[in-house]
Amino acid sequence: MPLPAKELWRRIRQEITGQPESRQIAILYRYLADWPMDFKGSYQVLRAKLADLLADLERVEAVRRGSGRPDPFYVKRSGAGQIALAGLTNSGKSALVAALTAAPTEIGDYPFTTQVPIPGMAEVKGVPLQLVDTPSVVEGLAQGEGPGRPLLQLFRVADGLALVVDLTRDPLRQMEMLLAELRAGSIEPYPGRLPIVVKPKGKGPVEVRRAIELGKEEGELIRRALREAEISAAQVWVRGPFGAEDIDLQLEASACKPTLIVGTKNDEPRAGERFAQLRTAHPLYPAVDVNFLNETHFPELQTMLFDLLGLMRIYRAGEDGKPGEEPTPMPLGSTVGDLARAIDHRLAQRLTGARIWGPSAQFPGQLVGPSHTLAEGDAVLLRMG
Ligand SMILES: Nc1nc2c(ncn2[C@@H]2O[C@H](COP(=O)(O)OP(=O)(O)OP(=O)(O)O)[C@@H](O)[C@H]2O)c(=O)[nH]1
Ligand SMILES: [Mg+2]
Repeated sequence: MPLPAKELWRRIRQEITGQPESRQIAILYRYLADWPMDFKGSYQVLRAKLADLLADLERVEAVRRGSGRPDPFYVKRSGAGQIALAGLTNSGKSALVAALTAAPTEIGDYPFTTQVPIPGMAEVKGVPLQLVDTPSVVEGLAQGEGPGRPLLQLFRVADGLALVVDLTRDPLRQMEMLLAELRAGSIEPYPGRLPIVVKPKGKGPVEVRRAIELGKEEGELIRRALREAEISAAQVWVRGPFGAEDIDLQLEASACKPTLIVGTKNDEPRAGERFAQLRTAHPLYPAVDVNFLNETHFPELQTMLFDLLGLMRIYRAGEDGKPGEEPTPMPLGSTVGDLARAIDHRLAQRLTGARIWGPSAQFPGQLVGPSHTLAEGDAVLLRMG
C-alpha cells in the first residue's frame, strides 16, 4: 500500500524545510525519479506541484549563482511588505500602480503594455509598502504561455496579491480565469488576511505569537495540526479566529497568499452593477471599486492593502512616553523582544523589558517584560540591562 499523497507531501516537506536550495533540489529530484508512472489522481497533482517547485528553485539557484542571465522578473524587496497585482491585459494595473506610487510604469490603451514587473513604493498609514505592477495574466501561464512561470513565481513570493478586475468587462470570467491560473501555478489565493500563519522551521521549538486571546481549544487545534503534520519546529502567528482548515491550507504544497480584489474603472457605465455581481459571487474576498482618474476609494484601498499584510504600527517612545513620528511596522502578535530583534540583534541581547504607552498597556508607562505582546499604536521605550 503506497502512502497517501498528503502523507507523502508531509515527508517531503519535512525533509526540505530549512535546507539550502541546492539541497532541496536534490531531495525533490530523488522523489520525482522514484515516482511510479501509474500513480493517478492526487499523486499526479502532487507530482505536478513538486515539478513546479523544483523548476522555481532551480531558477532561483541559477540567478543566485550568477550563471543565469539577470532575471527581469526578480524584484528586490523593499518596505514593510510586497503586494503584487494580478490581472488581465488592459485591466488598469499600471494605472493603479502609477496613481498609488511614483513608479515609472507605462499605461496604454493597447494590450500587453507592461512586459516586465515594475515595483513602486506606496506610503500607507506612514508605512512603506511595495506594490508590483506586472505583465498581464494570460491563459496557460503554468504551461509557459505569455509571461509564464516567472510571473507565477513572482506571485508566489509576494506577501499578498491584489486581483485587478476591469469593471467594463465581464467580472466573473476575469475572476474565474485569475483564480484558475493561480491555482494551476500552485498558488492558493486566500480571501483576505490570513487568520493564522504557520512557518515550519528546520529546528527549534514551536513559537506562538498571538494578537488575540487563545482559548484552550484553539491551542489544542494548533498542537494537533502540527503533530499530525509531524512538525516539531515552527513559528506560528495567530491574528484572528481560525479553523483547522486554515492551518492545513498552509501546510499543503500550494503557496497560500492573502488576496483582495480591486475593481477598476468604476467611472464607466454599468461598473457599479458589475462590481455588485463580483461581490455576490466572491463574498469572502475584501473588495473595493476604484478609478485612477479621480482616485475614488483610494483611502479605502490603501487601508485594505495594509490590513491584508497583518501588520501593526509600533512607535518608539521617549522617557516621557511621547511617540516618535515614524512607526516601525511589525507582524500582528509581535512581542517587545521581537521589536528589539527587528531593530538590532545586539540590542535584543541586552533587553530587560520595556515601558509601554498605548493600547497594550494597562496604564500609561506600564513596565513589561520581553514576552509582552504589543498592539497597534503602542509607544514603546525599550529598557536595556
Ligand atoms: N475610465 C478609466 N479608464 C482606466 C482606468 N484605469 C485604467 N484605465 C484605462 O485602461 C487602459 C489600460 O490601462 P493599463 O493601466 O495600461 O492596464 P494594464 O492592466 O496595466 O494593462 P497591461 O499592461 O497590458 O497588462 C488605459 O487606456 C487606461 O487609461 C480607470 O480607472 N478608469
Ligand atoms: Mg500594464
